[in-house]
Amino acid sequence: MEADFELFPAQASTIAPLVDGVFWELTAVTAFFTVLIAVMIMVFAIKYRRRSQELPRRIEGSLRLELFWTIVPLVIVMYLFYHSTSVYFTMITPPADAMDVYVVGRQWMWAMQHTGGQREINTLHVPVGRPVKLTMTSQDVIHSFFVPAFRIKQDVLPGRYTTLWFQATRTGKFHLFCTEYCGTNHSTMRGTVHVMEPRDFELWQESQADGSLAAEGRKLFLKLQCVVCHSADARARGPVLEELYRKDVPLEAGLRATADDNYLRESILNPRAKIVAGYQPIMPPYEGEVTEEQVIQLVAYLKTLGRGQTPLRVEATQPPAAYRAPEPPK
Ligand code: HEC
Ligand SMILES: [Cu+2]
Repeated sequence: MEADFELFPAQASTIAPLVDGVFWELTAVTAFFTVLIAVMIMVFAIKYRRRSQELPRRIEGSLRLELFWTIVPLVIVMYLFYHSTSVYFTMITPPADAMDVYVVGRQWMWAMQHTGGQREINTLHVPVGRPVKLTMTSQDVIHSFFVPAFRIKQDVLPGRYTTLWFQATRTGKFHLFCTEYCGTNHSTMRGTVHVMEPRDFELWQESQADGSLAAEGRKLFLKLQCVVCHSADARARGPVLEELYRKDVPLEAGLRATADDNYLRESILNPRAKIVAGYQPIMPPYEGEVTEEQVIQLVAYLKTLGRGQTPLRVEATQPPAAYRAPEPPK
């Protein structure tokens, strides 16, 4: 826990060192003058304390001194203004070759869409070393998209687009937060930005692309309401199916089975053949409900279903159009 606690989040984008630069510069200037003034007050208070009844000589002012303490702060402040403004312009100007991602905020989740058709909820996969431009809008109230490790934050408003851009400089997983209080579950409106090597990102894109077996299987998993029982939350009535492939599954009456392709297929078409220990035989048989092609898609999907990737229950109950970001303005 202590190792996880850092005063500053990692610097993981090209913008992060620029923002931190401005921050430290301001802190240094402020600290310098605070200390200077405090020390001078103390030194002068002691040095010029009243020692007798005699009154000090009157000072009528000094033009040179006035100029000095006007021009020096002016130069410092103008420099700070120039520096922070130039960083600001860098932050608000996405490079022309940036990769587009569309983000829709809603109570209480982030829905991302890639141009290739890949869609994700509360996760965002991006390649390292490539500028990414987010075009964001909200379906309900004001949200705010904040990735501390990238030092980027932008309000997400209903009825209009706002944009953000970043270029990740290292691979890993980084926190994404909503930083605009948006209702009861505001604090759960967070996610992960998953920065990958370009090669891994391509593989991820292919595996998620519309039309791939696993992607079609995922659609079925939602359409056939599998997710209603196999959700990863407390209301689930069936086992979580993440990382199930090739696992050893305990069955009723002390039997065991290996979750290979056939087991998965049988579990879908004829779930009563093998009941997972600790569960009721409530899963409806899908024999006759789905074609073999669809079973293949479902199995392909379950084989790729990793930890934390179970879709949210609402994705099955909401029409997909609800997540589709409108066309960006030309
Ligand atoms: C009404 C709730 C319900 C629905 C809907 C449902 N399941 Fe199940 N499922 C269960 C339960 C309960 C079990 C565990 C008992 C058993 O093995 O039958 C289970 C077991 C499974 C297993 C075996 C899990 C393991 O750990 O070995 C797989 C695979 C599976 N379901 C896939 C699906 C798929 C795919 C769909 C949609 C086509 C689906 N289920 C729909 C309730 C459901
Ligand atoms: Cu929010």
